[in-house]
Amino acid sequence: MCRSSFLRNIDAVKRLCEPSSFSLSHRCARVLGTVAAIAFFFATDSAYAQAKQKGGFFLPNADAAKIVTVTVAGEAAAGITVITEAVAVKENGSKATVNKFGEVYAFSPLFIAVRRDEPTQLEFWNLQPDDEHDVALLDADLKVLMYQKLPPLTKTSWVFTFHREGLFGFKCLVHQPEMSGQILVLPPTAR
Ligand SMILES: [Cu+2]
Repeated sequence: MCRSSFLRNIDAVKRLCEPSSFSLSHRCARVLGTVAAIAFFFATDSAYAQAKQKGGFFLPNADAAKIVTVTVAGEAAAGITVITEAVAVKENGSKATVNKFGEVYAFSPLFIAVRRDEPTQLEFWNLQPDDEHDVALLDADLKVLMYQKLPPLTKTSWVFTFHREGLFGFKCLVHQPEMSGQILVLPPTAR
């Protein structure tokens, strides 16, 4: 959950206060990294707040549909399957790893390239029998454009048509910060 990533960030801040033999530049890099991690936490927290404000799960509204159209079915020019990978979980992960990091999941692939105005089907497979995942799509300003659940042992797909080029984020808000990816929207194919 969000809370665990927050606690991890607090741990990182505490460690910075401990005596260390690291060089000043190394410590500065760690401070900057921690500040970035805390900013990330609040960005994720903001995504949660936006989802909650909108009453849970939703597809793009009229404003967001100017950036991306999402439908549950339809013709697609390209298709990509995204699986939920259990990287280190209590059932089969290293106990030391799970104790240190908590259960760790990842989207695979976590980087996707699509073309603007080209309908692309993304099919999410939640491979875990007992873990809820979800997916939030965020624009460059971290505004949540859509937020949907990915139930256990279920394939869930949508056809995305991006109308703007650039970089978009997608995240499972249950497992942050590690379960995150990016979608790069490229110009349309030259014809
Ligand atoms: Cu998840």
